[in-house]
Amino acid sequence: MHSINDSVSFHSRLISGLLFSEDNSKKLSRNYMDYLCFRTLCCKGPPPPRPEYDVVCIGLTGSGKTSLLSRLCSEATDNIVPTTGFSIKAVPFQNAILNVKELGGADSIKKYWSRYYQGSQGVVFVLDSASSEEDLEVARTELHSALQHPQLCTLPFLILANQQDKPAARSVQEGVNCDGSSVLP
Ligand SMILES: Nc1nc2c(ncn2[C@@H]2O[C@H](COP(=O)(O)OP(=O)(O)O)[C@@H](O)[C@H]2O)c(=O)[nH]1
Ligand SMILES: [Mg+2]
Repeated sequence: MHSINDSVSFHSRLISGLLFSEDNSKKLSRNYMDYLCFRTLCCKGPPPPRPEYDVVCIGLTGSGKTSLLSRLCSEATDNIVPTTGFSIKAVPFQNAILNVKELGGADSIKKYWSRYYQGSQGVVFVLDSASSEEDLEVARTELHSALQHPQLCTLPFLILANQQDKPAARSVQEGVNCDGSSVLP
């Protein structure tokens, strides 16, 4: 009877046999050489695959979510129209692509944000740091509930204190919590 060790080594031998039989390894190295020649001669080739991540972007209406995503995609930001419902944008970086789902910040949509959290791998919360104290308080409440939401609380979480060019802009600390204490876990 075979022991577990025998069985494991049997399978690994079988797998190595399949992958690295003499024929296959010749084919693999020939294909790889062809690929290297192609890249060298043409100075280009298929770009290396970039991992994709799903990110959710939230914040009150007018905080600057669409502007941020347009800027990251190198698009013009002078004719941004308010987002109705939600929109999805693929934001390319050198080593990854972020599929960012922007959820509209209107009162009628905010209450449904959590329905779109599932599957997210990261969160961006955009604050208008120059907004009225009243609006900032609403934004803080939304920020706190997002930070504590079971589907978001373990994810990488970026809080962007936007609109910093405005004279009334608050610092990040002032923006996230009026008493200056940290809201972050
Ligand atoms: N001054 C200033 N205006 C901004 C900034 N970010 C966005 N805006 C403006 O704020 C308004 C709302 O932006 P938008 O991206 O539509 O906000 P969203 O509702 O969160 O998507 C637009 O007129 C933008 O041009 C910023 O950092 N500084
Ligand atoms: Mg928008």
